Amino acid sequence: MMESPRATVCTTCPYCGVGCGVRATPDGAGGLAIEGDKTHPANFGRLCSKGSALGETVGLEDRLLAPRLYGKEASWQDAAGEVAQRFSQTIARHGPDSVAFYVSGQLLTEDYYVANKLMKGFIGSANIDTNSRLCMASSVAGHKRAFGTDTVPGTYEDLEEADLVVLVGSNLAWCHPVLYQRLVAAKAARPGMQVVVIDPRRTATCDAADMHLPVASGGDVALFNGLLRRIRDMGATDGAFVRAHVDGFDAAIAAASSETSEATGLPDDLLRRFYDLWLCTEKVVTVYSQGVNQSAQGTDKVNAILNCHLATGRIGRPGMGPFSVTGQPNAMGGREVGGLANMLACHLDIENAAHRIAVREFWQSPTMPEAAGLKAVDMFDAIERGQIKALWVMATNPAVSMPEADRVRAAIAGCEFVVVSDITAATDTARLAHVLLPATGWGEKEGTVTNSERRISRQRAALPAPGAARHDWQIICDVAAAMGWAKAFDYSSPAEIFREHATLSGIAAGLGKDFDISGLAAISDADYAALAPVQWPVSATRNGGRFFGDGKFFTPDGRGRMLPVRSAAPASTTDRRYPFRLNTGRVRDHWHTMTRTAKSPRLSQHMAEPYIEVHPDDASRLGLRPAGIADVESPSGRVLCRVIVTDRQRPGEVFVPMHWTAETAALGRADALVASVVDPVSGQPDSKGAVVGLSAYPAAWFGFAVSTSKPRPDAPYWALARAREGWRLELAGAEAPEDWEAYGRMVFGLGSEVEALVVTDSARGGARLAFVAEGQLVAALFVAAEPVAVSRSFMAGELGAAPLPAHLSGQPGQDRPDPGATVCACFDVGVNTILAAIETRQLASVEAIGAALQAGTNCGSCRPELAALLAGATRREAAE
Ligand SMILES: Nc1nc2c(c(=O)[nH]1)N[C@H]1C(S)=C(S)[C@@H](COP(=O)(O)OP(=O)(O)OC[C@H]3O[C@@H](n4cnc5c(=O)[nH]c(N)nc54)[C@H](O)[C@@H]3O)O[C@H]1N2
Ligand SMILES: Nc1nc2c(c(=O)[nH]1)N[C@H]1C(S)=C(S)[C@@H](COP(=O)(O)OP(=O)(O)OC[C@H]3O[C@@H](n4cnc5c(=O)[nH]c(N)nc54)[C@H](O)[C@@H]3O)O[C@H]1N2
Ligand code: SF4
Ligand SMILES: [Mo]
Repeated sequence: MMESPRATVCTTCPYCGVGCGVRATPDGAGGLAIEGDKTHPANFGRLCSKGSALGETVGLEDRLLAPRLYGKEASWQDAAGEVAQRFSQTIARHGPDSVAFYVSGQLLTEDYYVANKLMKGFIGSANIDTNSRLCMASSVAGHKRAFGTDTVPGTYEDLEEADLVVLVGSNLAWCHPVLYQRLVAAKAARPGMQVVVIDPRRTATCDAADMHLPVASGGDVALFNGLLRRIRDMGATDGAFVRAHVDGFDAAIAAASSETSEATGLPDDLLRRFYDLWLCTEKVVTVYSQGVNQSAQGTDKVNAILNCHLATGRIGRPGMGPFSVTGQPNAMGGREVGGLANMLACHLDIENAAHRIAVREFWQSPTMPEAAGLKAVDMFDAIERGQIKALWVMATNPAVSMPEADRVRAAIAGCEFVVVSDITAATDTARLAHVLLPATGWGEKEGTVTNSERRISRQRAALPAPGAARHDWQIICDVAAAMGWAKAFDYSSPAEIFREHATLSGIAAGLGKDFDISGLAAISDADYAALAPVQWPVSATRNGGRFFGDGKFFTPDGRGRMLPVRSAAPASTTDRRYPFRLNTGRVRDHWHTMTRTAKSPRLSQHMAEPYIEVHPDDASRLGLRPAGIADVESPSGRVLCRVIVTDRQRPGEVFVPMHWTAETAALGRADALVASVVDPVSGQPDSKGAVVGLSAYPAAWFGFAVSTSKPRPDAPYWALARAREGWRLELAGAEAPEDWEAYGRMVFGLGSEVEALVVTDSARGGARLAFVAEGQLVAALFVAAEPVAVSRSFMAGELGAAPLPAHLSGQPGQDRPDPGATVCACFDVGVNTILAAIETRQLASVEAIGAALQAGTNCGSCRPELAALLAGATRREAAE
C-alpha cells in the first residue's frame, strides 16, 4: 500500500452522502490542495464549501498521534493487548453480551466489515450498533417493510429528469449542497420543472422552491395519507401495476381514510394545490431525509411516502421514485456490511436462520448470535445499568450526538472499560476513554465508501499516516488477533477485505438479496487501486441502474407492500414548563461535532456560535431580544444560546443546531435537550421532536474577543471558534467581573510583559481592551451591557497586525468598509460588501454578484443566501 504518495490522488469527500469526487494534491508541507474531480459522476467537478475547505482540516494540531492507556502514551502492542485482554476477560466472566461496539457511517466499508465480523462472528454478540441508528434506521426499516430489503431504487439523474421534485424534511441546500446544485441547474435549464419543500422551517432550500409547505412538526404521515386518498379519489392509481406487483393497497387506503389533514397544520387549499401538482405530474421524485427519519413515527413516515409511489407505479423509472438521501459518506456502506444490530453483512438478516448459517459458514466462525443486539439508545441504557461493561466507540461522538446526551455522557463515564478510536483526543467522548486509539483520518486512509445512489468510490491516501496512527481496519484486526482470532483477521490490505465482502454478497444474492457486488469479487490489487466509481449491483447479470421499474421486489413473493399507517399524536407539549417543540439539525459549513470543520477559519465564520431560531411572536412574548441569550431547558438538560428572531420558524417551534460540544461552547449541546424517545420499529430517536421551555438569560454583560492563542473562557455563556490567525470568542454572563484587564489576561493567558490598552465606559458598563506584544495585536476584548456591536470579521482579520485606533473601536476606519458577516466562505465575501454592490452596481442576479465579487462562483453553497439578499434588496426598493 502507498504510505507516502506525493502525486495528486483521486479520492472521495469524507462528509456528506452525495459522495463527491475530490482531487487532492500534497503541497509538500503536510497540507493538501483540493479541487473537484470532473470525472466523478456524483459531482462532475463541483464541491461545496465543506469539500473545498478540506485542505484546512488536515493539519496535525489536536491530532491523536499515539495510543493512550489510562492517560499515558503507550505502544500499540500494549494498547491493543489491553483492549483484547479486557474484552476477553469481560466476555469470559459475563458472556458476550456484556460488551459492545458503537461504530459509525464514517468508517470505510472495509473497516466497518471487519468490526461487524469480529463482533457478530467471533465475539458472538450482536451488540454492535452505529450512529446510522440516529440517521438512516427508519429508512432502512421502511424500505424493508415495503421492498423486502433495504434498497434505494433511484439515481441522482432522476432528480434532474423529474418534472416535480418534492423535498421532505431535507435541507438539501445546506446538507447535500452539490446534489442541490445539480437540481438547481436542471431547473434553470428546464424552468417548467417544479420543486416543493415540505419542512416546518423556511430553509435555504426553499429559495429554489415553487411551493413551501411549512408542515407542523410530525405532520408528514397525515400529509402523505392525504395524498394517497387524493390519488385514489381522483383515479390516479396505476391499477395494473398494483394488481401485478403490490400488496396492501386496500388496507393502506383504509388507514389513510381514517384520518384528516388536521395534523399537517396546513390550510386545505395549499395541500390541495400540492396534491394536484403531484397527481398531474408523472415524473415525480420524493427526496427525504432527517425530517422524516428522525421521528418517533419515522418508519411510518417513510412508508407513507413509499405508499404513494407504489400506488402510482412511479418507482424505478427515469425521473420517478422515492429517494432517501444518506447523510454520512458511508451510511450506505454501513448498511451493506450489516453495521446495524439487527442486520448481518450484505443485507442479510440476523433473525433468519438460513442467512445466519450462510454467513457463519462463509466466515468459518465459531459462533453467531441468533437475535438482534441492542440498538443505540438501548445500548447506552444497558451501559448506564452496568449490564454492558466494556465499550469500544469508533468514529463517532455519542456523548454529544445521542439524545439525552448528558445522561449518555455520564453512562460512558461510569462504564468499567471504554475504548475510543478517533483522530483526536479533544472530543467529549474521547475525554472519557480508558484507552485511546489513534486512527488515520481522511487523506491518510484507503478503502471504499458508497454514496446515496449506491455508487461505490475509493477513498485514497494522499498523505502518510501521522505519528503512530493506524488504519481502523488494522486496529480492529490487531485486537481480533490478540483475542485469538489471528487467522480470520489476517488481512494485509483493504483490497483483500473488499474481495471477501464482494464474495459474500454473491452468496447473499443467492438468498434473494439486492446487494450484489459479486462482479468485483476477484478484483486484483491493481484494479482495486484504480477502481473507478461504480454503482451496485455489479454482477454477471446486472450493472448499476434502477430497481423496481420491473415490479420485482425482494419480499418472499416478489411483491411490493403498501403499509397501513396512521398519524400518532406528537410528544406532548402540554407540560406548561416545556411549551415549545424543539427542532434540531445542521448548518451549512459545519459537520456534526465539528472535530474537523472547526479547524477551518473559513468554515467557522458562517455560524460562529450555538443559536436558537425563534418566531417573532414567541420572542416578543418571552422578552427574547435579537442577539440576546436564551436559556433553553427540557426535562433532560439545558442549553444557553444566541437568539435569532425569524419568521422562517413556525410559532411554537424553535430550532437549535446539533454541532456545538463541550469543546466549543459552555452549554451548547443540543442533544442535552432531546428526549430518548424512539421510533418503535426502527429504534431511531425522535431528534426533531423534543419539548423545551425557554426564557431570556439575564445577561448583565456581553463580550466578544479575538486572540492569537487559544483562550480559556470563563463565563456562563461562551463559544469558541477559529479565526485566521487565532481564535474568536463570544461571551456573556449575569455578573460582570470587576477588573476587565485582569479578566482578559486570565482568559488569554497573558503575562505582564504584554501591554494592555484599555478604554472603559463605566457609565454603560462597557470596556474595550487591546493587548499588544512586540508591536502586534495579540488579543482584544470588547464588553458591554448590550450585545457587543463589533465587526467580528474585521477584528478576526486583524490579529497579528500592528495596533491601530480601530482595534479599540472594533470597527474598521472610514477608509476600510466593514465587510460584515461572511456569506461566501470560498472568497470570504461579507454581507455588507454584497449589499453595497447590489445597490451601487445595480446587480440583479446571483450571476451578476458572482461576476462582480466572485461570491458564489466556486462551491456555490452560498447561492441561496445571495438570492435571499437580492430578494431583500428588491423588496426594500419596492417599498421605498
Ligand atoms: N453542512 C452539513 N451537511 C451535512 C451534515 C452536517 O453535519 N453538516 N451531516 C450529514 C448527515 S449525517 C445527515 S444525516 C444529513 C442530514 O440532512 P438533512 O436531513 O437535510 O438535515 P437536518 O438539518 O438534520 O434536517 C432536515 C430538515 O428537517 C426538518 N424537519 C424537522 N422536523 C420535521 C418534520 O416533522 N417534518 C418535516 N417534513 N421536516 C422536518 C428540519 O427543519 C430541517 O430543515 O446531512 C448530511 N450533510
Ligand atoms: N439533536 C440531534 N442529534 C443528532 C442529529 C440531529 O439531527 N439532531 N443527527 C444525528 C445524525 S443523522 C448523525 S449521523 C449523528 C452524527 O454524530 P457523530 O457521529 O457523533 O458526529 P461526528 O462529529 O461526525 O463524529 C465522528 C467522530 O469520528 C472521528 N473521526 C473522523 N474520521 C475518523 C476516522 O477515520 N477514524 C476514526 N476512528 N475516527 C474518525 C471524528 O473526529 C469524530 O470524533 O448525530 C446524530 N445526532
Ligand atoms: S456535497 Fe459537499 S460535503 Fe457533500 S460530498 Fe460533496 S463536497 Fe463533500
Ligand atoms: Mo446522519
